[in-house]
Amino acid sequence: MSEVVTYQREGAVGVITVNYPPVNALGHAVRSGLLAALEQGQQDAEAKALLLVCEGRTFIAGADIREFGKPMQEPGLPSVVETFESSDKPIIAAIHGTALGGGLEMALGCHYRVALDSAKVGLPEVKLGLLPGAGGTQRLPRLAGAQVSLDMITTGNFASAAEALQNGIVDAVESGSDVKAVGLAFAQKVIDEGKPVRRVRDLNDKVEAEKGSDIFDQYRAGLQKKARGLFSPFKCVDAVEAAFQLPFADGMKRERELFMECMESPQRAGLVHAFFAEREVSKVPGLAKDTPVRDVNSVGIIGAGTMGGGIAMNFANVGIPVRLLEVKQEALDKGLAIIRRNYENTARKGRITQAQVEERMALIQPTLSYDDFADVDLVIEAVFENMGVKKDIFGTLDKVCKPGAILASNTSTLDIDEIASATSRPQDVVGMHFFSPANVMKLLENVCGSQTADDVKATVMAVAKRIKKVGVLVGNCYGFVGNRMLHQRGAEATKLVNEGASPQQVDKVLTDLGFPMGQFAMSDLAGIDVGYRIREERRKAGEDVPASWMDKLAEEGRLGQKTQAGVYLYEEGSRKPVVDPKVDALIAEFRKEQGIEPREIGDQEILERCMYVMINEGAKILEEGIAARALDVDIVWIYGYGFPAYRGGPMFWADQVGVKEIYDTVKRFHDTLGGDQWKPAALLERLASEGKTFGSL
Ligand code: T1G
Repeated sequence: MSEVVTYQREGAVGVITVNYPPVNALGHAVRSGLLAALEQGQQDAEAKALLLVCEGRTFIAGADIREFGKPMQEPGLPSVVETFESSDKPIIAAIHGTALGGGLEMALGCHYRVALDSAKVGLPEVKLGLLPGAGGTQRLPRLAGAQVSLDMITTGNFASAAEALQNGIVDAVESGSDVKAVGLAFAQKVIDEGKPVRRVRDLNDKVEAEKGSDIFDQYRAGLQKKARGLFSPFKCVDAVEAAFQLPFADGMKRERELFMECMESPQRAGLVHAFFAEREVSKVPGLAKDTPVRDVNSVGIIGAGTMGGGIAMNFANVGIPVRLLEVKQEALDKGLAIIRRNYENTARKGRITQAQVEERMALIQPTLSYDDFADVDLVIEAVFENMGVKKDIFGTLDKVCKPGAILASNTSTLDIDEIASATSRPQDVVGMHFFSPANVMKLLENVCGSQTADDVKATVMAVAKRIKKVGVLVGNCYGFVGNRMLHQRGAEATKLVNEGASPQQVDKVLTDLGFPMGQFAMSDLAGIDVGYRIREERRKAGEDVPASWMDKLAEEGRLGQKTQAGVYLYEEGSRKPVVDPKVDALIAEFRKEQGIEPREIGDQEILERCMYVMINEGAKILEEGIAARALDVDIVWIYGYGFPAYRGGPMFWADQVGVKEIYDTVKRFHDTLGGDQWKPAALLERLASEGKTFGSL
């Protein structure tokens, strides 16, 4: 008898129960257990119908992703589903939590489906670089038609129980939380009404009706933009189209072919790595799972600018009251007006109601006085990057905030320990680095200083989860993980232009790799003045920061999108970068002044110099312990800097390119170009010599 799947008859219903925490994934034991339990049900003469139900928090949430890339063990999922479908006793699936991927495919193999009203269903395989591989692309269209199937399968978005009922995916939706009772009642109704076995594979009306539809080409066209660089979304369309062109059995064969193409694609490996890495980053090595967390039921935010306003929205969105402080009333009014405008935009798109707009605005209380921070649990400072100003603020917070309040800075580069030194409680000081726009970007880079207490670290990681961010805990250094690596890429990209490349050539190499925008388009978005001010601060601090053509842009007032001219031009109301010959002339002038003879630079050199300098820096960050694992670096870049998730993040990508190849190239650049940024990291050298990967760390 399987441990994870049991069979028991209750009255005239044979109940097949899956119990395989955490999410009843269809690992080998579950697949073989399902077949064994089904066999029992078939043999059980008293059982007039069978019920498939799950213990725990959810119905089957898919195939066991941990088995991907390993040799497949029989029985395979398609045959388990087919065996259920072929049963001559009606089988009912009772769904609670999330029926996803292979889990929904199991339910589609059953003859009837009933769901709790809180349940969700989906085929999210595309998010893992795959497509439904156990009949989902052939059975779902037979119930829900082309449009709904294409939407669900190419986006991977979940449908609510109500939507699933409306689209014919489930037959009934019941309220309550006892899914087994709901399932048993439905099964008894099937028996009492003598309802027949109803195999989805035989329901051909919908696929016949839409045979030859051009909806599939429309979808392919739409995906050109939406799924740029991705492999599996297009295979999803091919598979669903097969359901409308081929008999069921041939459609299943076509689905399997396309599924295997996706399984072998490197994108699958990258996306599966990103899936697990996103979950692993919340488990911080060296921070005990049961480390106590402090209560955070009220938050104070200093600065109602772009960052402060966005940060405030994150807390209001989850019902946590915020006090938003500014030095001047007009700055406060301006900040609140922008927050309200953002909420009303979201309401206009139907994602929240006007009542929710008012509710959230009511949770954000403006103030001009630090005294209003006396009893808040967490304060986040979000003022412009100036150490002196930040230390003044933290000195004030040290006086007004209650003992045990967490004092956080949203600084994106500055030293957390130096900020903490302005207080008498450095153990309560931490960095919480949000990314612009802070109410949208998923990453929260939590930065611990040398004295930050463990319960403060645990608390800011828990806060990240509460405000629906992906929190990554990193150490304190200039630029932490993300900006430290970005800084190296930016400097190398600027040098490549000095030497002969054009900004648009460099940006195209990065967008071809899968980034949503290139280095210089990103500088225009962030503001050319931001980088310029940081370089000037460092020059004032006596650092040798070389002259740059970017400085000339700033000095000419070309600050980027906000002035409609930076590295690129921007038409009124457009964010589309347009190449400006004036910038090419400015760069040519700069080269002349610097005595640089420009040369032809190939895309491969641009890729290697922009990406390998980041990876070398990532290796230094790992050997210094600023990031605990390579996956932490990957998640910072995927959720903070638009690194294409299908490449798994910079360190995972480095393993796919080959650590030896990268080390050899970094060494070559060190010999030819020089500079500390090209001095091979000891870790990179060691992994290359031992034939190991960053993933093996
Ligand atoms: N396989 C293995 N482990 C899984 C898993 C899965 N399918 N889903 C979740 N886990 C683990 C996860 O790593 C974590 O582990 C724990 O469960 C809780 O997850 C043929 C091929 C279900 C909505 O893509 O979307 O079926 O970190 O932290 O926020 O067509 O997990 O605790 O050790 O995410 O409540 C399709 C993936 C597979 C669904 C729950 N299915 N999972 O979210 O918890 S491909 C999916 C999710 C497939 C077939 C194909 C979410 C969730 P740990 P969690 P959560």
